[in-house]
Amino acid sequence: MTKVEKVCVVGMGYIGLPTASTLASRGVEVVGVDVNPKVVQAINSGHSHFSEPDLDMLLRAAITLGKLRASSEPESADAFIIAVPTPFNPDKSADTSYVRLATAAIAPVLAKGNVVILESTSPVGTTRAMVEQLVGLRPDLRFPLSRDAVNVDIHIAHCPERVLPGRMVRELIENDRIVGGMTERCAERAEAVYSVFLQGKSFRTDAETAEMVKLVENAFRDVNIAFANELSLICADLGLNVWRVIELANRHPRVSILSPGTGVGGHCIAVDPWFIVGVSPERARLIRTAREVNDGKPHFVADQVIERAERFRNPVIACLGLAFKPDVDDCRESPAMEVVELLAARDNLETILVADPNLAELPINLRGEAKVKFCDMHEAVRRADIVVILQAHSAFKRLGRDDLMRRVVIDPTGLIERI
Ligand code: SAJ
Repeated sequence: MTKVEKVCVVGMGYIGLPTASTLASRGVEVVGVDVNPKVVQAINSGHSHFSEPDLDMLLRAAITLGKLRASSEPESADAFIIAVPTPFNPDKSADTSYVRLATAAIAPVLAKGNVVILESTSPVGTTRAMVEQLVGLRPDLRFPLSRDAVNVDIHIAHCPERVLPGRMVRELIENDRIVGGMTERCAERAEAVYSVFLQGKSFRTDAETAEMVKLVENAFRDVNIAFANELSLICADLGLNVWRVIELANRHPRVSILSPGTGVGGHCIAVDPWFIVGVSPERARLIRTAREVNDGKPHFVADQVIERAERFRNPVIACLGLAFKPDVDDCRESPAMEVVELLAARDNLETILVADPNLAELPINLRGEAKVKFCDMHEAVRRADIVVILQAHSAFKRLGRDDLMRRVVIDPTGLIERI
């Protein structure tokens, strides 16, 4: 295998930073590139700009070893890893503009023998489009335009990340990896980069298959969560406890239903299935419906609160948990935030108290809402007429049933079932 001495990681976000830190902690010289100067500065002073267990420790070790430094410009290296966001446009089509910008940024420093890996979750065909873009930008180099291309100067592959926020540092090393090369040799070259730290197995395939595999993984989870969320609506209509129904159904050896909740958030599962719907709108009926079911859940929860609030004059609503899933501080695409926004939009709801033990203050998009106040969970519950548990953070288990007594409790997460 070709030796990997220096890697340039473009995008110091949720995936790029842990990957860069892990490579550097194994002795590889790593340059982490980000367009945001504050991010560059934070990393160089040994601080992660988001919270993830064990990441700060890993980052500090990498900086102390002198193996990782952040910069605003890519520089020459043996390998390049692109880990930039691929959000969707308002019409749900994929926005791959950050991938194109990152590709354009590395093009001038590419040299014969390099390997370029796209890690960002991408619609099928994005890696090929990246190769075509590079052909235009660097006519002096030979790129892998077909599966059997030989005499290639720059090897290109798609190796999607699949780590779970909250367990990234461990999963990065332990999870199996799909390595999709534009050619077989490209896959081999990309594999050599991950072999620096990978303890899981790696599986080689072509770039398009790797792109689809990643989308399928997240669509699979979305469809399964949608099943649970749909059951929660049906059970509510029937007056049944969905948690008990699921618990008992799961006693069947071939049934394993996931948990209903406030909805599906985050920047992955709520986004990626649309990339499949986008290329196959007629066929992807289940995948689209799952997205719609999950997107509808925050509205159902908000409607439950609004209905119960009608019995009170000036009701105080305590919303517990704002992040997109339990025990993280990430509020991107959070269904809990959406519920708070829907409640804040109601004229008759004047006091909404929000508590999230993983946050120090309200996220920026809620700060303009005068009626929404951030406070401690105990104070929120004490003052509330209605308590709505929007995210099942472990800290809320400390509340206990006594705290919640004499209050209307709406719990889409099933947390009090588990208290
Ligand atoms: N959720 C439920 N019920 C469940 C499980 C999750 O409502 O039973 C909700 C969560 O509260 C959250 C959302 O779904 O709002 C997504 O959470 P998650 O923990 O399922 O997944 P993510 O978005 O944190 O990470 C996913 C993972 N993908 C899969 O498990 C197939 C991760 O491995 C990927 O690397 C990540 O997406 C990604 O970056 O694509």
